[in-house]
Amino acid sequence: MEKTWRWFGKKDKITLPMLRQIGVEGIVTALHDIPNGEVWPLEAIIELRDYIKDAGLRWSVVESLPVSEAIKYGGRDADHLIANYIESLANLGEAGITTVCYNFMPVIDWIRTDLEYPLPDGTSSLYFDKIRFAYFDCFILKREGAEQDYTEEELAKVYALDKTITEAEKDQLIDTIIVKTQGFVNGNIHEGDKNPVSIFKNLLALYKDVNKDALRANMKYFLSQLMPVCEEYNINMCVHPDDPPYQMLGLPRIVTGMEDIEWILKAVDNPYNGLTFCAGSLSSGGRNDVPLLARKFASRTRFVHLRSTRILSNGDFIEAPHLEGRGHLIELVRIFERENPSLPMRVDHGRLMLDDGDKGYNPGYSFYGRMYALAQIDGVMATVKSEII
Ligand code: DNO
Repeated sequence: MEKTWRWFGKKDKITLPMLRQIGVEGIVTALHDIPNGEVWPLEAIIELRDYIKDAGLRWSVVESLPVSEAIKYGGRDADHLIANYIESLANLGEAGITTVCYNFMPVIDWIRTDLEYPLPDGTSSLYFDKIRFAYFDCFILKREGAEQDYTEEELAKVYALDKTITEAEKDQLIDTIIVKTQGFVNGNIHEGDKNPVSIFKNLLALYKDVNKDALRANMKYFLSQLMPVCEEYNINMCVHPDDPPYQMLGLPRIVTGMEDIEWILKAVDNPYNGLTFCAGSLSSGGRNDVPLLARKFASRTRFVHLRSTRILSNGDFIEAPHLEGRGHLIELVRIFERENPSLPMRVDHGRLMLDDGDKGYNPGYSFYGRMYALAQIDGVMATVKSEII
């Protein structure tokens, strides 16, 4: 597979020459300054593509070209936003960038409750604490009917937490769930927004009448509109699985595992309608057998995220070291190397380690942590390739 790296543009503290030194071949990035829903101009795409090329690398994958909320909930301006999306794809195609990762998660892109969960060896990791999340849902958002989503035992823990949680902890939970994890990937909320909870509640309200079937219908419509431009420019659309892959906050989620992925690939049965195989997201769903999914969907996979998680007995999950946990990355490398040795792959997330801690990296996107994981995966790839030959 092609070794790629998610880079957040010229403002990223991790520079392209640094990435060259550690064996990265391709860059995964986006025009992060363009607001969601606006067309990506051809000149801006070419400028960034050439900047990357001048550093001896290539712009391999767009992650993400964000899908505006109105497309997902089927708002009045959905058609206009889809037309803009198509124009951006045509511009990317003109510039020769033909792998596009996106997600179809309503409102919230990915969810963690703790961004620096300390591990015994002195590193830290991302963490999802089910009870703290339920607390956010029931006591901070005060979402109507939220209690129905949790068991009595869980609710008892949530009420107990309410007795001890401090105001600072509550603020941190809000900042983590709504602002820090979302700010850099999702145009809905920005660092510095006043009252993120009320912005968030307004976003949730947009989906009041959108159930799973309606969301699926909107996704099918969106993808069918895109296929002609994808065919013209050979653009692979690759949907990213929901993270974590189950229903949350009363929102429908439709990219959670076997049945959902089968549905999507059949609903628009076109090779350009493909998958981002994110082992991390899929592995955090207890029902998912990750190598089984990889075998089943390898032929429609256009981009791979290598990351792993461990689900704990209380329903929490933690990001596992890349060679451990439910992701079974060694087996995935075998599957994908056989399927297509030029598939772009990036290691996803990394621990905070060494002097990563004070650099202000986006959550999950440390330098040393990801470099360490990339080196591990590089070794696995070399081993697997020698097995294949
Ligand atoms: C988080 C990422 C997601 C992913 C998007 C793709 O680290 O896995 O933000 O990039 O969902 O659209």
